[in-house]
Amino acid sequence: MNYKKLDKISIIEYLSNIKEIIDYFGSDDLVAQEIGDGNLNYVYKISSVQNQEKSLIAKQAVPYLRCVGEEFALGRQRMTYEIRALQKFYSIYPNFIPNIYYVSEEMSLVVMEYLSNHIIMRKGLINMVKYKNFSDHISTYMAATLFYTSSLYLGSIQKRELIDRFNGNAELCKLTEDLVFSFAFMEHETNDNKNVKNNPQAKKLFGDMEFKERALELKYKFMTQSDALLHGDLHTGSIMINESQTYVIDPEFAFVGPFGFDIGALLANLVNNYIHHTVVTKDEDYKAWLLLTIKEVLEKFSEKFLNFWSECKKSALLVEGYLDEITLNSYKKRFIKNILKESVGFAGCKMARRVYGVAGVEEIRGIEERALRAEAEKTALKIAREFVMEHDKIDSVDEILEIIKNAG
Ligand code: ADP
Ligand code: SR1
Ligand code: MG
Repeated sequence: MNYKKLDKISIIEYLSNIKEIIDYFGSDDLVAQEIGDGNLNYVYKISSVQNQEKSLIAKQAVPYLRCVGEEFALGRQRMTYEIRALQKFYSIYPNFIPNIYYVSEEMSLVVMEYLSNHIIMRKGLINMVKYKNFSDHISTYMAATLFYTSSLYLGSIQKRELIDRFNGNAELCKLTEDLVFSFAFMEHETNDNKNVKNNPQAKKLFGDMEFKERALELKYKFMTQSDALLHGDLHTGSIMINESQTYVIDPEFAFVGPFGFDIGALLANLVNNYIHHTVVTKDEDYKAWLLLTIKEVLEKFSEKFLNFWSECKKSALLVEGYLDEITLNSYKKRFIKNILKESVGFAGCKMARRVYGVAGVEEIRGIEERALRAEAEKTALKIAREFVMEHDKIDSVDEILEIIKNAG
């Protein structure tokens, strides 16, 4: 079928003829409800009328940016990359990816498991839920997806094939280049200009050439460094969670990019949540849990990444017997420290872009009281600046925690 934008009626007609969907629902009548809350796409919950327990999610990309409207064209091929990334990540570590029932690149459509007992993590964090398994789950997810798609594991030809399969995701990479690394740090029509106007803090950020020069270095890394297959937008709105399970959804920004970008995105979003609780709830117990979680995520990531590496004796990078054991171990230690440094730099850009750029986060932009919001923005910019300016000097996770604690 040629591409057609579906609605809640036509999606039922379309899915009723698909074998995998018939296998799941049997002869039940189906009903669709649009539940998308994201910036880009349409997400439908498809349910059985006879059995409300039976539901699937159907997500379709449209050839424009949903949150702006049809005037902002954006190729629907982004769904092709989301499908490929979901399949690739599922093949590496299925526990953290929803089951996929049906995909159509032609229709820019994916049908997947409905995560009925899970919520978007950002909401849970705002409501001060402590997810005790999260650091373990997400560190495994990041270590596995990054390691097994890198030149530390793949052969040279396989790695280049992976790049070929993902790096056509040009429009979404460009969106990140513009929104995360450029427009949010200068006067631009896409910014939250109601807040930028007559705002001395925004003026200071836009004129901060030292910060902007370092951010440009990180942008260049983002544009050129093909380390591993990234999710590309790993914020807490792309994680669905409950007490015992963690799922990563929405990898439409996937491409082969720098190791530190996903880790940095997650770090930035956990810190933004910490700032929310510093300014709004002032709950010291929850803030301590967030800091501990950040520490565990980063430390467990390093440990697991190195463990995967220790099981792999040859790859595109390393020919067996090339280095002696001592030299190899010190090389690996330096390698993982560099990932940490780079993650901190990207986290700084990701935090700063959420202050005045398009697509703010609920933790900060959602604060209704003006003075409190300004305080949260100031704290976010202070941490972001230090992350960006000092990232290459960071040697341990504790130093990152110090920067966060000292700003609030
Ligand atoms: P977008 O690409 O537009 O950001 P998302 O993939 O983030 O879309 O999905 C938007 C929303 O739809 C999510 O925030 C979540 O509430 C809901 N959603 C997406 N996938 C699932 C799923 N598998 N199970 C349950 N809800 C989902
Ligand atoms: C206009 S799209 C804005 C942002 O939403 C996505 O989640 C990405 O973070 C993107 O930069
Ligand atoms: Mg989303």
